Amino acid sequence: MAGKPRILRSIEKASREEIEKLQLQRLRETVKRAYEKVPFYHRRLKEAGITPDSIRSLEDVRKIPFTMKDDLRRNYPYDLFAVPLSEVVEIHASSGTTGKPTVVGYTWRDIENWAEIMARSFAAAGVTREDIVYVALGYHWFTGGLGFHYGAQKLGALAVPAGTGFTQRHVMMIRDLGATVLGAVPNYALRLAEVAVEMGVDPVKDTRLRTGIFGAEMWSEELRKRINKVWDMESFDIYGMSELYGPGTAIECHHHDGLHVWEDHYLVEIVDPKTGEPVEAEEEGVLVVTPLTHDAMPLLRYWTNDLTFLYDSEKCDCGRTMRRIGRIKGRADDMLIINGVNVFPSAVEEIILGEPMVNHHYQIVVEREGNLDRMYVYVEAARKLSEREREELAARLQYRLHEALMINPRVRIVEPGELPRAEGGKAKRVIDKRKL
Ligand code: DLL
Repeated sequence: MAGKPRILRSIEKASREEIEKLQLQRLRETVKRAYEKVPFYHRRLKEAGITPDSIRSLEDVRKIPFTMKDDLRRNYPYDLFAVPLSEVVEIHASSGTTGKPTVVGYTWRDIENWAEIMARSFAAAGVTREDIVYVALGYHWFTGGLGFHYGAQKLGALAVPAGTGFTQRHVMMIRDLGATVLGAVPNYALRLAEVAVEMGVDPVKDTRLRTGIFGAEMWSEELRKRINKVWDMESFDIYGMSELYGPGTAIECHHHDGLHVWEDHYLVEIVDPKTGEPVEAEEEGVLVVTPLTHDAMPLLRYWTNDLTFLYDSEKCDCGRTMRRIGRIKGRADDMLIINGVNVFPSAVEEIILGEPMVNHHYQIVVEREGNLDRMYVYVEAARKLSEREREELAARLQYRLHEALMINPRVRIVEPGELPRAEGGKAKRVIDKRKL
């Protein structure tokens, strides 16, 4: 059983001055290394009229051009590395549905940094060396599995390298091993519970899972409520991306009010998605991150494309002073424009899952019909329903979606088990046929 949440390192509650002093020192080192060791950055910075000496304050970071995902693709696979390949001990790559994948590299120092931020993240969620951490995240190419694995081990907990797929087997092992902590993508936490029930395993009575650490995809508060209820667990939102090592850039503390960024390792900015200019605290924009301790592959002002905001206050009741970001609303390109109305899938999820008669499997399909966009929302009923119940439920959801989001989707209620399951991977929630 997970213990009390705790602060693993004193830096987590350092004064602002102390944190910023360290950030500036590390930012200068990072810019210098990128300039000297990575030809791409040497060119980029020179073109922008910047030398490492141009960085005298944290605000000076704004002089540096953004690094975009495309820059990684163009330098595929190794051209952004700042060290010889002989010093690289691990790589990961994005699955990359189109074009080339993006490759990220790690030296042993990187692996140690990554394990450190993940160990802190686990401690923030109350995980201790007594815990058995069941890592139901992909271990091949994807950063989720190994990131959780290194962090749990660094903390001294027992890490189970379970991976994804084989859902029934996971249920059995979670029960038999007495796993206490689950690491997964949020949709899989519910899928595991669903399969447990099908197998006659009671998620609460027959297992010891009481803490969940979930991320890698957008998940609404409604989804969290469902997870917490079905497993009788406390779940924590963790953020990260391959380009930033993987999971562990930021995590919620037990107050569940925003995610603390490990600011001694990451300098974060929130910028306007259109202009790239900084926005005010509490205002939504794109998260831009400069890793401060990356060794193999320094990145400057990485444009994550994820939408969130920075909290105004640095103080949190947990005692940490590391600044918080809001939960990720989605990627900027997740926004759907339906006949001129902007809508985020996260807002649709929040409404659908507020309805107890549906389970958590849903899919949004957008098509073009003549001159109009048409949005279909397929939702699985939680149990077998009569024709009439289905129609009433669809009408109710349609009304709520229209009222809250000003969109006019067609809601179709389908039988339990009809929609595809991700079995451990990120759920594919949206199919936009206009883009196919
Ligand atoms: O998803 C790393 C990760 C693994 C994070 C396990 C957390 C847990 P990528 O595959 O490179 O890396 O995908 C990164 O996933 O840019 C976000 O759009 C999304 N994402 C990650 N964490 C969250 C989260 C991993 N907590 C992309 N909430 C990011 C919402 C998230 N979206």
